[in-house]
Amino acid sequence: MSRPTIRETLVALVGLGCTAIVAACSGAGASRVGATGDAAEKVYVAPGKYDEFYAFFSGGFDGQVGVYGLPSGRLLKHVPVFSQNSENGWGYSEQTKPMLATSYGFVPWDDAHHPQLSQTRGVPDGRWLFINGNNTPRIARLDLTRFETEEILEIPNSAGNHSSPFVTENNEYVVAGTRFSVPVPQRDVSIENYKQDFSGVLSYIRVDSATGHMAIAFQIRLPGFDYDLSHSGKGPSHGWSFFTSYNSEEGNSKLEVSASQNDKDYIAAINWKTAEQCVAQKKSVTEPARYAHNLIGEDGVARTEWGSSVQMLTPKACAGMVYYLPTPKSPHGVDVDPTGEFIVAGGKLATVIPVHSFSKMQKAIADHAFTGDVHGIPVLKYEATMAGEVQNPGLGPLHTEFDGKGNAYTSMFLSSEIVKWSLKDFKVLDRAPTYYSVGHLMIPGGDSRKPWGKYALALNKITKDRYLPTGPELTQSAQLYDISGDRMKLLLDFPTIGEPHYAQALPAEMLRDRQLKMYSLKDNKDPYAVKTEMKTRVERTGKVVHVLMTSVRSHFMPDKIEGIQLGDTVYFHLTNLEQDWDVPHGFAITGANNAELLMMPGQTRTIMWVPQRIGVFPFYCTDFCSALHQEMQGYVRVSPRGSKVELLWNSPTHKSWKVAALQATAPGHETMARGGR
Ligand code: K7E
Ligand code: CUA
Repeated sequence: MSRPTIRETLVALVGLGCTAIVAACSGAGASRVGATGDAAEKVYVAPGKYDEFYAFFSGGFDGQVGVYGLPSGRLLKHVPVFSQNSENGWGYSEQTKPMLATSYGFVPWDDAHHPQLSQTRGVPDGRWLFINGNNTPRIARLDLTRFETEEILEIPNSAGNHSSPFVTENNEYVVAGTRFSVPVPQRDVSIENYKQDFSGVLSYIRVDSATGHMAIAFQIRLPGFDYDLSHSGKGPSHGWSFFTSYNSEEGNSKLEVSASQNDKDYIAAINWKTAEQCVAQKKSVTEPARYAHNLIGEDGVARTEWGSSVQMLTPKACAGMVYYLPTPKSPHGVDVDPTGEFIVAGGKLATVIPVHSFSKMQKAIADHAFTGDVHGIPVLKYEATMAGEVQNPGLGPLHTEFDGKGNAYTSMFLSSEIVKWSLKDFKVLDRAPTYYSVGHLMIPGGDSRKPWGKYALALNKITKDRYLPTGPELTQSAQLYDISGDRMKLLLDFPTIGEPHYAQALPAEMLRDRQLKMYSLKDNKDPYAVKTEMKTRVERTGKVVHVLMTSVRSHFMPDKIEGIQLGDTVYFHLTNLEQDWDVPHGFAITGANNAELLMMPGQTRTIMWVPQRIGVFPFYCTDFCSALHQEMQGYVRVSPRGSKVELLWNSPTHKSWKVAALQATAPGHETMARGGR
């Protein structure tokens, strides 16, 4: 009875369009919509002043991380992760290309959803940021002293790495649950055999506490549901993690209908400490699996190591590792409150927000309060684990964050609002409209043990009329709310790079003073680094030419090269000799069909160039580095194959084409590079 009613309601609401829903639901919120002088003051960061928080937004289909300042909403940096980035040569330069290696070959894009800050004792510690690649299952780790991607690990046996990375309290693990169940191992079977042949695999990836390096510790083979989202336990529930699932019907097509049959799906509660013991007791099976592990080495060069097997656990072989918590109704988000006691699910099609209790769950397990089992996995009684249900919260609950003051905030996709409710009595306290159709929401530290509960950020799926229109595609929208008082207050709309799913944030002072300002030239271990102009040179081995070049304000050394022939492959290895903050140089050459380079001070980057025609081709610096930036240019002569033109370059040590070393800077440089200070 309830199922068709919900579906009919949903269909009706979707049909109305979100504007109408908002109008119907805004109520008390409407009078508190921002853009008042008060709101403007709260997000105004005066020129020269800093934001209070760094916020990290997933790039969604952009496959990157966007770094924003809060409360201003200003974009501070765009960090390439899974997607090539021509701005700085990420994924194009020889040093970074191996980062995008996978068992499917070179994959230069992904769909990235969930950034996760590393944690110490359940609190973001500002060391690393993890983010999932959804389409080609991967997890990346960014170093937050450099705001650069340092490691990407492919997840085998997974298909759609959505419920990921969701760290445990001390970065013991990042997790990866498969959104799509598939045959494991992959094989040629009929899709009709879904129920027999498809499995959903959850992966636990160990994070080295000193280096951050990731390694797949074990995988768990579960029934063929869709494992959608996850969060790890904390405090008393540390040692557990929770994964929502939908499609417990195990449908294999038209899931819109086939996966909405059951009144309840499940949260999989995983006791990973028990899983660890089972692995130690050799209850896991070594299964072959090929996957790429890409890591930037101490020399700044990425390398790929190939994994060949995984430790696979099954619930049957490891009793007490997995329990299913029935949860209405095709749940999406699962979020654990700061005390670690409450596990909140976002049942997309549910009319309540179900809240499970960890202590009740423990008791239910001890008491064997099961309703039965699914594929041998015990299913706990719904009533036995329920802490309560939030009644009449709105429509389409997706995700919940916490303010650390006993309140929870849930995003309501269908009714386009954030609903604030109390963890004491599960009563709704406040609601604020979002524009429109909020997906994730984020409170700085809001999924940790210690939220900095001052702001909430809504990451909206639909933009409609909120900005100047830009053709069929509208900018992706975020909205900032002040949650310091009893009532939420909308402060700011700002556009983001699409499509943001989740975000994370921490106080600026945790990162601000820990930033690397330059790479040490002295310690540069790149195999093609040249640390002085005296060492610059050009070397030919058969049809391959290596140009070992330097850049410093405001010239390249060498800047004239002859003797390149059609059919050669040329590698330009650029070392930036600067040892000053904020003085990158760029490199671009005519006909480059990959990218330009951006070399940070002290860093070496390499780009491959295959000349396409005979002639003389200019190269130049692409970063306006000094008053004489436009003078920072050079030429490469390309002759026919077999030409008698000698390999020549101008440098301080070249026997025939000698030039003076020019390492000293020319007038005007300091002013430009230091911003006049
Ligand atoms: Cu957009 Cu976490 Cu991929 Cu929900 S997910 S909205
Ligand atoms: Cu170097 Cu512009």
